[in-house]
Amino acid sequence: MAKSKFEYVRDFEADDTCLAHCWVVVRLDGRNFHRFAEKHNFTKPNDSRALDLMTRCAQTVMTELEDIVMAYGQSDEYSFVFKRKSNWFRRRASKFMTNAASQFASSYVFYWKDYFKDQDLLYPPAFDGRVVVYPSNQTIKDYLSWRQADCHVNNLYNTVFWMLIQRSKLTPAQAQERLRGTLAADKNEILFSEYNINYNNEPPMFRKGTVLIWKKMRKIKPLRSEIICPKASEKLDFLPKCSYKSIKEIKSKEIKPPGETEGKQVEVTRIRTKPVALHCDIIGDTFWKEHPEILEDDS
Ligand code: DGT
Ligand code: MG
Ligand code: MG
Ligand code: MG
Repeated sequence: MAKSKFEYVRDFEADDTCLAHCWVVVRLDGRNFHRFAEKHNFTKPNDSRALDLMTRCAQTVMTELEDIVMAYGQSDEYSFVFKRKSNWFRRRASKFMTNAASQFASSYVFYWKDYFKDQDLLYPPAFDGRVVVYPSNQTIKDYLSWRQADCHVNNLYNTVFWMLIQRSKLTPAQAQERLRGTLAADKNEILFSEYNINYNNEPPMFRKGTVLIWKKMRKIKPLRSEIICPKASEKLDFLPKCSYKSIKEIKSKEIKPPGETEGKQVEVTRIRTKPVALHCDIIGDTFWKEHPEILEDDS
């Protein structure tokens, strides 16, 4: 078919291809969630309902979109890491970002009532997004460490800040003044000596945020199952895209060949995994040693 004379307008489209072989990160962040949290009576400083809802949305994003190897979330933000060699939408940044943001935002509304049973959703929330590419395993690990360190610093501050207000009846300005110039050790000391709180015993979800990684799905009962841990060197044709540790499930299914009345039993192989939430440290080496498959070259 002949091209119309208007076709040339395509040349105005900017190229936003993410650099080949780099980790692509999409970070979403709630728009004006300071106000959103107030209006919806979020518990201070942490609202488990809100954090669980965020994680539900992130799990939906991981399941519905292609090629996300892990995610990390805290407060009103979630970061999604796409595999180095993803060719989803030919690696266009705008596609990664807008698909993640719209899937996340619609899920937030869709699942709201499952988490906030006594609190209506008063207006439509929005999430902004950005894309950053990281060229090496060290830089992607440092990116995730940065977000987890941010979670720690903010949560320690907020935990003391709200104790000073809620328990010691300080005004926000007085609490701020009391904490000016204090180090982490000082804040831990205030929590311990004044409120008998050992910060390390606070819920890990608040202190560490949430890591989502792919794990085998437990719901399905396979006829036979076998754990397979493919190495980068092993090319397994029944594992088309994923090389994370997974479960191969072989189920029996009845099919009817064309023209035949009798069905016959055949074995069907399916890989079932789902994004599972952990609240662990990802700054140290332990996590990466326990899950080497996440950053494998072919992941
Ligand atoms: P932005 O992102 O520039 O549009 O503006 P904000 O207001 O979303 O600012 P941001 O993202 O830096 O900070 C997140 C806000 O969300 C922060 O003011 C506290 C609030 N928030 C997040 N999680 C919780 C929670 O669990 N409880 C409460 N009370 N507030 C929360
Ligand atoms: Mg922001
Ligand atoms: Mg925000
Ligand atoms: Mg934020």
